Amino acid sequence: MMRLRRYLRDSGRVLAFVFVASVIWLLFDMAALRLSLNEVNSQLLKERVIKEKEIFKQQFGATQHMKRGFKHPVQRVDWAVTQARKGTGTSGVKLAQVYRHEGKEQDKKWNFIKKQGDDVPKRDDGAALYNFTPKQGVPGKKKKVNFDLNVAVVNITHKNKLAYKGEPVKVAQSLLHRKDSKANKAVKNQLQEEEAHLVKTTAEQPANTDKEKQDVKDREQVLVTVTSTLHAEKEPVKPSVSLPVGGHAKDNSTAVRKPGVHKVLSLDMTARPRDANAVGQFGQAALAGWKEDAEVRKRWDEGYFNVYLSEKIPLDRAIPDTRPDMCAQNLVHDGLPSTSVIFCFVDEVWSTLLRSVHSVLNRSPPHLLKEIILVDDFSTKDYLKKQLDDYMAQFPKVRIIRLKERQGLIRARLAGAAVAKGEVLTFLDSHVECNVGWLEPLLERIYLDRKKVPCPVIEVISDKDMSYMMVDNFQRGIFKWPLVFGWSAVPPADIKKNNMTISDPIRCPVMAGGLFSIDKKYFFELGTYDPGLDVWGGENMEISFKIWMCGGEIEIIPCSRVGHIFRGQNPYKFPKDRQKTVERNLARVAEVWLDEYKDLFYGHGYHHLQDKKVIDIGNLTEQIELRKNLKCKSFKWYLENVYPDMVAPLVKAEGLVFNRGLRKCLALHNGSLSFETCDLSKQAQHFNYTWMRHIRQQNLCVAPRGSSGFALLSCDNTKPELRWFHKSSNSALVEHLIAEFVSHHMCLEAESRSDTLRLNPCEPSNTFQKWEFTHYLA
Ligand code: LR7
Ligand code: MN
Repeated sequence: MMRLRRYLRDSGRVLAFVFVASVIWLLFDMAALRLSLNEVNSQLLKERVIKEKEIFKQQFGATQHMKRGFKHPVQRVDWAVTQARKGTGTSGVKLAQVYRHEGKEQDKKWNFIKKQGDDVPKRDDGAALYNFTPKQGVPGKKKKVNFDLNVAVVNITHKNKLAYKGEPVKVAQSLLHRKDSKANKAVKNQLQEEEAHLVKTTAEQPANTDKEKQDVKDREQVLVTVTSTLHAEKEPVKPSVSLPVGGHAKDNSTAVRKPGVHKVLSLDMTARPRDANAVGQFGQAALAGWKEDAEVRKRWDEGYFNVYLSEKIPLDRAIPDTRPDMCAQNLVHDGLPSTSVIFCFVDEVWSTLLRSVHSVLNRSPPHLLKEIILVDDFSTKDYLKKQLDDYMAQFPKVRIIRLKERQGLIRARLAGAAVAKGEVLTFLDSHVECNVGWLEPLLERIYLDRKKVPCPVIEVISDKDMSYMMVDNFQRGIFKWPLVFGWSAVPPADIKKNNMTISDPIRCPVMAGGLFSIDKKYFFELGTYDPGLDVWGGENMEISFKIWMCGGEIEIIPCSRVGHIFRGQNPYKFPKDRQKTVERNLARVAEVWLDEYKDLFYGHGYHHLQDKKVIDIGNLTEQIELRKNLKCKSFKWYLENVYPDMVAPLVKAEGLVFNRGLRKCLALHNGSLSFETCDLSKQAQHFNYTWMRHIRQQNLCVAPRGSSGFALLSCDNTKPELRWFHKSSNSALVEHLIAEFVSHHMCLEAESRSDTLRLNPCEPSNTFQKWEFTHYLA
């Protein structure tokens, strides 16, 4: 009995112990559960924050996301969201591939350059039409003016204003719910600052004259823009394209400079796009399903880019603000000059032309945008006639000029410049999208120095999916022989030496051509473009050399960015052969601007252009005189001071001409050639192997003569019979001197017995046919 009682007492203790232990266990378990619940909650919270951020980026431009370092010269601006969906990173498109197809074209050209040609293009450029007034013209030159450029200026009546044919307005709900997010506040602050600035400048100036009153009105217009953006959150968003810009066609030029400064205006009517889900919105890639392939292909040739997708993208789509961070904080002057924006076009695609115009209207401070001039270079498409007039009638600042015959982009730009009313001319291609804050940084440079010619950074709008891609920093325009435009990074040593940041202006040896601002008076002082340049090509070289050599400067302004659709082909017809047109333009440029360096141009595959029978480059007297009157510097100066990293030896090789078999050097005495023991100190033994492939001493050239002889003739670049191939691609005969003009391979050979020269059939291993110059420079 006792034992049983003790047993029960003991097991009671055990039970009590078990009970207590279970309770403790339970408590721990509950705590753990709470902890893990908290974790789940916070994880959910985190995800929500990330999602919010992503949505925000989508609404406002994912500047932060984009501004991290980039490896590729061209970067697709992928949104975090898009990335997650598509699983793609940055596009690896190489700058060289997207930027300008000319390089490739030139390469191709090497394969089919014609040596001779009998269908000589005749000049019909009507250059005489482009003489300028003594006032605007070249100093010291009095010229008659005739701006009767076969131009018809279309006056758009504002009665028939059109309702904007846009997509349905859609308020981005998520945006309205996030009034107080941090970045939202930052945007709001910026807008408030801008509003304050505009209020200030409006208040500062009592309006006296009509012109000033107009100024104030214009500034009030800006005010409307800014305030309407500010209050957009409270009311349903209005279509952002019922544009408040312009409205007044009268002169509002900022002739009186105001000394104050303000933070650059980041005005962007598309900051809150009407349809956040629209195709290509925010500069994202537009995607076509496989079913649409046929349609895409069918429409491709209309513009040599994805015309089908372009038509689906809103004409006023938002694009990411790709400026370096500090750009939005930069100060610019209050009294910047106004600009006329000039778009020349021939058969441009409707959607891209309109998107170009909208981007200017949406992202330019109205008081600085004097007008937009559309120069129709005799387009053949119907939609570019009445339909375009009607559409543009809603924008009083837009003027359309129609050329009565095809002039080409160079003379079309001149027609635009001739009627422009702004103080500055801003030329743009007709398939671009100007980015936020693009204009003021350009005008600021001209304000600081009227001889500066600023260009925006040209970003890439993909020809395939229309996405907006940013390009690498520190890129500048350069040329390679034979005057082929290209991009190259600023040498790192220069960046270091000048302490350059990514937002500093970049000295640019050659502009790309299509996008730049220039003081109007200065443009005319420089004699504009050579009006003898036809249709397309080379005018960027011409204006670049002219600007630099005649006292100006070309700069790329990283805080100004404009996207451009790079196309594989010109989507319009050339009145004459495309290649010949470009060659002829380049030859004109070389003849006027390159001095002794023009040999390098001709020597890189353009030897045939020296033959006047092959090409008629037209009259150059006026251009040469212009250069003299402007007292422009030499091309040598340009190379040394503007583009010092360019290698430009004036000859291909120089020094003694050593014959391997004879082990002696060529010498020229009293008009006859012989061989001597090599001696560098003897001038008679010094020869050049030139870009024209001449073996030359002073004015005398060694030339093949008859079937086996040679002769000393006075040099003449136009004569192909004086040329020798040496170190050319024929590897068995690299060291030989092959007579270029003789039909079957004949080589220059040293006569071992008589110490003279002969022309014999080429033999790869014959050492008497092998020659070596002391220095090879190219
Ligand atoms: O006969 C013509 N008449 C025209 O009005 C031929 C063209 N044009 C218009 C055309 O519609 C377009 O708006 O002129 C503009 C330029 O023609 P594109 O777009 O066919 O030229 P591109 O972009 O291939 O070529 C570049 O080189 C040209 C050489 O003459 C011009 O300088 C272009 O302006 C220039 N474009 C740019 O610099 C943009 C960036 C390209 C790069 C690098
Ligand atoms: Mn273009």
